[in-house]
Amino acid sequence: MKTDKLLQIASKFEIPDEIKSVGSLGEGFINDTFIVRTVGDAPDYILQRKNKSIFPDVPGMMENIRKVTSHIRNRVREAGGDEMREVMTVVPAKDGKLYYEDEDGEFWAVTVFIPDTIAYDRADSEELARKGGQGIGRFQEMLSDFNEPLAETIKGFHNIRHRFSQWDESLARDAAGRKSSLATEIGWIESRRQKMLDFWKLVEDGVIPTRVTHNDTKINNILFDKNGEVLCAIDLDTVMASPALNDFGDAIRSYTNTGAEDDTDLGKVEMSLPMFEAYTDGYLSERAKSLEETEIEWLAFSALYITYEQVLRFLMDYIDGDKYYKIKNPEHNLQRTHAQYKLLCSMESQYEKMQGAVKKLAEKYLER
Ligand code: GN1
Ligand code: MG
Repeated sequence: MKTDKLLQIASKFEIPDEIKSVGSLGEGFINDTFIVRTVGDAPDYILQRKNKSIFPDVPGMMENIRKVTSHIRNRVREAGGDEMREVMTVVPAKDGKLYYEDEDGEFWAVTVFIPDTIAYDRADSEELARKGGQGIGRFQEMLSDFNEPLAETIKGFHNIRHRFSQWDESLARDAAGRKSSLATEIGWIESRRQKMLDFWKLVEDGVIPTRVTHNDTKINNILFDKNGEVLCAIDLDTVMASPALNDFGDAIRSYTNTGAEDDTDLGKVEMSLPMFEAYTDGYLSERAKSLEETEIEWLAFSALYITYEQVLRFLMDYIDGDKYYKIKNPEHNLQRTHAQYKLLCSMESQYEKMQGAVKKLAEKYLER
C-alpha cells in the first residue's frame, strides 16, 4: 500500500500532532495494520484497514468497541489505573464517525498506540500463562456489569451449529475441488459433530450463560508491560455476547501449545498440562467467584470445543479455496488444520487431568 495514500487516510482522523511516517505492523490474519508515527513526544497511532468481507458492519463493530472501551475506561479510572495504557482508546475521524470509508469503499479505524509493551506469539513460561489468565479474567470481570446491546459483528462466530451449516454448504460446493483428497480430515470433524452440538445445546438452553466476551483471546491479542504484567486486551473487533468459556478455551488453545499454531513439525505440538494449570489458576483467581457452577464444570471442555472449531475453520477455508485467512503458502490452511488437530488430540488424551486441575483450582478460590 502506498505511503501517500496511507498518509492521506491518516489525515482524516483526529490526530492532533504532525505525522512523521506510516509503516506496516504485525501479522494479523484478517485486517491490515499500520503504525502512524508522529513527531516529538506525541503519541503514535495504530491505523487499521478492517477486512470488510469478514466484518460486514464495520460501523456497528466500531460502536461496540467504543461502548466496551468506555466502560472499561471508567473501571480503570475508578481503580486509579492508567487509562491511556490499560484500555484501548479509539480515535474518531474528523467528521465524528468512529471510522473512515475511503473512495474504494474500504473501512479504516484508528486507536492510540500504547508504547513500551510486549505482545507474545507464544507463552514461554508458566508465569506468563498465569498473568495471561488473570488478564482475561479481569477483562471479563470489568465487563460483568456491562449491559448495553452489542452488534453481532460476525454471525454465529463461536456457534458450532452455525459453523456446521457453513461447513455442510462448503462441502457441497467443494469450491476448490479439494474435498476428495480430504476424507481423513473430514472424518475428524464428523466423528465429533454430535459431541460438540450437545455442548452448544447447553448454551442454547441457557444452562451455560451468555456474557460479554472478547472472543479472540489468543496470546498476541493481550499487551504486557515490560514488568510482565498484563496491560490490556487488544483486537476488540469480535467483542460481543458469547459464553465466557469461549475466551478461556481460545486462550488455552494458544497458551498451552508447545508448538506453533501452524507447526509443520507435529512432534512439537502438544498441550502442556503445567501451562494449562497456570493459565487456569490465573483465570480462576479473578473469576471463580463470578462464574456459575456449570461454567466451571465445562471450563476444561471449552478448550476442546474452541480447538475443534479452529480445526473446522481452517479446514473449511482450505476447502473453500483460502478465502478467509491470509495464507503464506498454498497448503497453509491444511498445515494449520493438521497442527490444530494434533493439539486437539493432545487435549483429548489429557482431558481428565484438565478437569481435575479445574476442580482443584476452583476449590482453592472458592474455599470450599
Ligand atoms: C484470527 O485476527 P486474529 O489474527 O487475532 C481470527 C480468530 C482465529 C485466529 C487464528 C475475526 O484472529 O478467530 O482464532 O485468527 N479472527 C477472526 O489464529 O476470525
Ligand atoms: Mg490479533
